[in-house]
Amino acid sequence: PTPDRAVARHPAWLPPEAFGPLGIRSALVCGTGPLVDTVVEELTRAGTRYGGRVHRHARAGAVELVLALTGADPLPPVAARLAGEVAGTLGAEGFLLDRSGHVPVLLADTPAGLLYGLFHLVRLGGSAFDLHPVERHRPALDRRMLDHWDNVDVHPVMGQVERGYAGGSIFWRDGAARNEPDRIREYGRLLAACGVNAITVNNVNVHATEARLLTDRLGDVAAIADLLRPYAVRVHLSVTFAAPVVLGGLPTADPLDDRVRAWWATATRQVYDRIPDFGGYVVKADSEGQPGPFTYGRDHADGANLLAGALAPFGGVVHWRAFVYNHRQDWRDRTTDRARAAYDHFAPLDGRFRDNVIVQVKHGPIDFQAREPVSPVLAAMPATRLAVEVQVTQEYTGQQRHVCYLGPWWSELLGFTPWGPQGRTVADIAAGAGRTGTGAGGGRTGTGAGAGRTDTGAAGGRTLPGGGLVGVANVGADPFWTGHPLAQANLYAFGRLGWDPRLDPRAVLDEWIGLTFPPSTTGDPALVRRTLHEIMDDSWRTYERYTAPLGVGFMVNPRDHYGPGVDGYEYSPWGTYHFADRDGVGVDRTRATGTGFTGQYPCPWAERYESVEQCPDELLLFFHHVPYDHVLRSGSTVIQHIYDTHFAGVEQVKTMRQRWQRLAGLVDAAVHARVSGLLEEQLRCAREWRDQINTYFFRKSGVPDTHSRPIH
Ligand code: GCW
Repeated sequence: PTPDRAVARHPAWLPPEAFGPLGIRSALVCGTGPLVDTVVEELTRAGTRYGGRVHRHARAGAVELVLALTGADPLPPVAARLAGEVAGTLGAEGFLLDRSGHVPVLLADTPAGLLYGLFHLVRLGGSAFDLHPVERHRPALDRRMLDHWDNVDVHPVMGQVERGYAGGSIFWRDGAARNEPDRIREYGRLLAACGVNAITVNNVNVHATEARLLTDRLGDVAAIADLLRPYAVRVHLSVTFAAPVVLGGLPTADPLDDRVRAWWATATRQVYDRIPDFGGYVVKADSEGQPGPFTYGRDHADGANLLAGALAPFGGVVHWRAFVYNHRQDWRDRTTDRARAAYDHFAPLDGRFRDNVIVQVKHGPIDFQAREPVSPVLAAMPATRLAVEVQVTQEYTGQQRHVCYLGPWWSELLGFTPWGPQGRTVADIAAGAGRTGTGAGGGRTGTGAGAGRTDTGAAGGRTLPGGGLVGVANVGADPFWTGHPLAQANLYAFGRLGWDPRLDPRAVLDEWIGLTFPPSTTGDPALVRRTLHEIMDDSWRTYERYTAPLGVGFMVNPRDHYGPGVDGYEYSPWGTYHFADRDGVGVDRTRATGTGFTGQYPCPWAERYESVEQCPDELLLFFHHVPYDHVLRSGSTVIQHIYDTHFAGVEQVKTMRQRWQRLAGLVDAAVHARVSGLLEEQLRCAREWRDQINTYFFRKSGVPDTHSRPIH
């Protein structure tokens, strides 16, 4: 048997019990199309288990639930009038739920809307059948995408999945397709149920074998697309900018060369011949050694527009990553600031990208640290479609060995208002509301430093759709999908917050708990729910407490990025330094005396971050170099804050561990055992962090802890 069959996979947020309230009813489904078939299949499966029936004819007798396309004909009387009223207004993925009569009616204009509506009913459970006023739902962000950093070949350094902490890849193994269709289909189901509608199937670092997914190995990609299509998940491919050279044998990949343009046009046409609903390309260019347009003296707009031109006839998009910086910096060079790089490269190009280019921006200016300010690029490109990229895989947040629920962080990020409290949010920017575009060759150039600039996003021009939310996937071939079973909540929250960024992350966690630990399967549902909230709600901040302090970041072991390595990157070429000395710590990024990075923000943040008094404590060391006795807004000194948070963080992990023990015998034994083991590792690692960080700063500063706790 394949390993796929040998190990039962955990059902994550779709255990059969979650379908119980639907499965006991008889449902009518009106409409046709592959995604409608998926809805029927889901309901049939639930009915088979719980005794309900699925009808396909509007004149079926007594039904207890109707799911219908507004355009279906005939419709049952209970749905027909409302369908007539709302047809055409529900959106490409939206749906309406009318629970005001004796039979709940779910309506959608499209099959995708019906599918998302079905999973909404699953979330509602039994309450789907309670009386309730009419609700309409549609996603705030059109594009909700997961990028898999999966390699086809096992990479000598990065393995099968770069920064993957959940076993091998679900798509690839040792150079070939993994060929476990059931697993991929189940994955698609999970994605649809949380709202994700796009993925890339290979790493943004495109090595030799992976480059060929675009050409002679396209069949492997088409097979994945076939498996995910029934769940409305579109497949994208990471491609190498050098493809015309490495695959096509051309002497150049210059984006302005006609042969290069023709090569991409042909390759792309062949992709669409095979995968008609192919999503498009993802490109990491001129970044960490990947090829790009700089080799030919061209810029990133030239590069992105080349691929966009090839994709445009087929409705595809190119996600062009803004993660461009000098990774061969001399640490002695104090004039180069990695935080500045994305803005310096991309802001001047605003307005030059074609409409089907999405510039994909990491949420922070450096690299997915546990705390960073929001990237100023997001406020600097009003005429460009922007996507926000977060890391669901926990490279810098405990590598799926630590409990770290990321929902609260993403919620903070998506709600951040770069132009001040009255202005648009990051989610608005990713949604594209009010964006203006000038199209290719519009010629608009950037305005340089952003300080004082106001929000021009809503002024004039035509609106562009948004770029959406992108997450680096945390899923692998592990039976729990995500290694740490509680890390499933991050994947779930990613999808749900992409659908509705205003959701309260605690409420999202509550949904996840209710689905993943169905009350009927746990010994004490209320205790399970409460305990999981106690462990997870604040776990991101707990992680922050025992790791790098006050936004300084990157005190990790080089290469694997796990565990403390305070000076691990201090004298390295990667541009990530903390500058701790006997007097103080932090990076001066002010305009007055530092790298000038604060000037990339609009008002009011350009001023707040510039000011050592007004800068939020949690980002102080990101923006300022301060003495150890500097008094924070909280009233504590920097050095005492470091000691206090590190002692507190470890105590909180101990409490997590105690709480989890309460659940022994109340939740699935395999889940309990896996989490218990990982909590031991989390505690060990948190202690290591505490002791290394505290000792390091005690030795540098000579300042004792006011509470005389053990420092080594
Ligand atoms: O965070 C860094 C990772 C790299 C990754 C890179 C990126 C895929 O350490 O492993 O490469 O970011 O985002 O491109």
